[in-house]
Amino acid sequence: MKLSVSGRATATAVVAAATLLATGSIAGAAPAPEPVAIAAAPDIPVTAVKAHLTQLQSIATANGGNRAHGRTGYRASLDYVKAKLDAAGFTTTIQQFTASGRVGYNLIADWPGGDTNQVVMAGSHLDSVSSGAGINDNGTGSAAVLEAALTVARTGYQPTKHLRFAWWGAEELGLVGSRYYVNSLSLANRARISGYLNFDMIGSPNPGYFVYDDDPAIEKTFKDYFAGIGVATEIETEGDGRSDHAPFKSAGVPVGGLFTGASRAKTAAQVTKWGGTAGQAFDRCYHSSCDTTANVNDTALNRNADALAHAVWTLSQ
Ligand code: DTR
Ligand code: ZN
Ligand code: ZN
Repeated sequence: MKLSVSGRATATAVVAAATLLATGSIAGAAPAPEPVAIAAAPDIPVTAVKAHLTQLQSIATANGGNRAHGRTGYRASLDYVKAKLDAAGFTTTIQQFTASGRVGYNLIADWPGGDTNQVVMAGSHLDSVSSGAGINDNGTGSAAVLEAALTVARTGYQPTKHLRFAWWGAEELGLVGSRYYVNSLSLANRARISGYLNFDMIGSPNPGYFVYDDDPAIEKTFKDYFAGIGVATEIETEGDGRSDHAPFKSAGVPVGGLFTGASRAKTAAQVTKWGGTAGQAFDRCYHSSCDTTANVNDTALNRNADALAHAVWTLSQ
């Protein structure tokens, strides 16, 4: 039954609800409303995510070994992601800024359709540090967000809310690109963002499964996904505010995200939960030259990419 703002349907529903409340019985009540079907997120193929990592590695190798802000490897990374999105039908925008005397770029991709007064955003930083290719940090987040966006297009997903994906520049210089984006939004456009999901390091080689302890609804969406596949999670504590969700949070936007750990060591208790090596960093190659395609745990990347898609699909309808 479709409820209308006025008229008989509403009146009937109110009477039925009152009957149910008063008697605890559904006898004589109108039929229950049709449940609204929620489209489940498709599986994100980890092979496709890894193919993007291979391309980002090649870009770094061809550009002095990194994809850092202000270097040719950053712009080549951005051009790679943008070409994929353009071909899939996204409306892409490059936002230019300056940091440390060099030009930087954010890439924003809007999926046409949905209510633009309710925008669900997912993003990741695309820059590496200058000492390496930045494949776990943050090729993994960038590639998973890219493949989720391409999956939206491939499946012709038309959610009720508007979807926007973002790749940030100059995160490694101190969240410069994401802060520039948030500051460039009018107050009205900030208020239209119903949630921002951040993915920074989601394939650490000795992984943990960390969920940001932030907006409760977003956090629950991620936790539900991991509970459903039988993977324990912990609250992320390695660096609150150390990634691109921070400017959104400061502006009052509900935020959440996933993380598989950086330079902190995995404890024995965590090894009991997740396997791996106790006393060793989640990512021994954090910010170093060994952060290559060899520095990724495929199981962690697969689970986090699927959790990302689950959140994007669940929160957008
Ligand atoms: N901002 C990251 C590393 C990092 C450290 N702690 C956290 C917590 C949550 C996300 C990311 C991080 C970097 O890019 O170096
Ligand atoms: Zn980093
Ligand atoms: Zn990072």
